[in-house]
Amino acid sequence: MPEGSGALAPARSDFVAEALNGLTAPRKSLPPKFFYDDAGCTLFGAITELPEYYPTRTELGILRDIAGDLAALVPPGAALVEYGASDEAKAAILFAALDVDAYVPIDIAHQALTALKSRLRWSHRAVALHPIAADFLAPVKLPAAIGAMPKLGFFPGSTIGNLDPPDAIAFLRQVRTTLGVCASLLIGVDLEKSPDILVPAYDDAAGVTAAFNLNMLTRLNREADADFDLDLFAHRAVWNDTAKRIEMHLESLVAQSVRVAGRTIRFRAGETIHTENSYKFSIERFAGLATRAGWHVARSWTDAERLFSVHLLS
Ligand code: AVJ
Repeated sequence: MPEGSGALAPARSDFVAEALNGLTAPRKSLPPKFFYDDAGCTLFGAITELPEYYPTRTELGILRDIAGDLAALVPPGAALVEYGASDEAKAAILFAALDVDAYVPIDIAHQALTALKSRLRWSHRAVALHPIAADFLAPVKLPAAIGAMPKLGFFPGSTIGNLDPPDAIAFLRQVRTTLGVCASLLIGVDLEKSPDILVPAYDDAAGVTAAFNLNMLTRLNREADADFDLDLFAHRAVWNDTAKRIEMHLESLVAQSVRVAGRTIRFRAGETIHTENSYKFSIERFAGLATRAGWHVARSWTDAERLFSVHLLS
């Protein structure tokens, strides 16, 4: 999302404050939501097409395979509330299989939502559209028009894996409060597997994920008055077996100082900025997390190779 564009973008001062907060911490980090400016959204779209990045195509395959099961489990006339709806490809599978009367795509990328709205206006006229440009991690007020409809939450992509477990539980609890206790939630969850598969999925041979990660520094240079030299930072993706997560970092290749919004940020050679976690689960570990958030796992599905999973929570 091109932050700074439109009233809904966080004010520059919020963006700069969050950036400085992360970069002045003892262990430097930046929030993964910073990835998604226009260039970042385009790069993420390219990532989903990469041979090494299996999650998107695997989840789409599962959704197509379970569409018939879902039709028997979701009440007619439902409102589909999608968290992190950068494109409608996955929701369109649900529109085709379920009797959905309304669609509430929630995404921080204002530009992506506008494009999605114009695409959907022609392809799914029967579905009432209520896009919400917001950071879905914050509490969301649903439109009054869907108040009486059965709610199906949708949180694909294993974006739940971007959250540390306590935050994931808090988010799932918040979704239950927003949608109501009679709602269901369809959620995509990436499964733990060999680092031989996981690491290349986040460090592809073509360097697209490296460009996606480094683009965060380009965004800081543009929007936080910074002077990062991208040639002095390197993309790193590592498997943390203790935490069961892929970590993405930007490593400073030399000892250096960088100006950010008038402040001097010092880096030791080898010091990193931690930019993202992608937690990976077993079916059982995810069920435990969902249960701690007050949900019941009604159904779980995986692909034949058990790379990815989709769960219907109620
Ligand atoms: C969009 C957060 C699900 O964690 O796999 C892709 C983002 N990061 N490649 C993920 C991402 C590096 C993706 N999510």
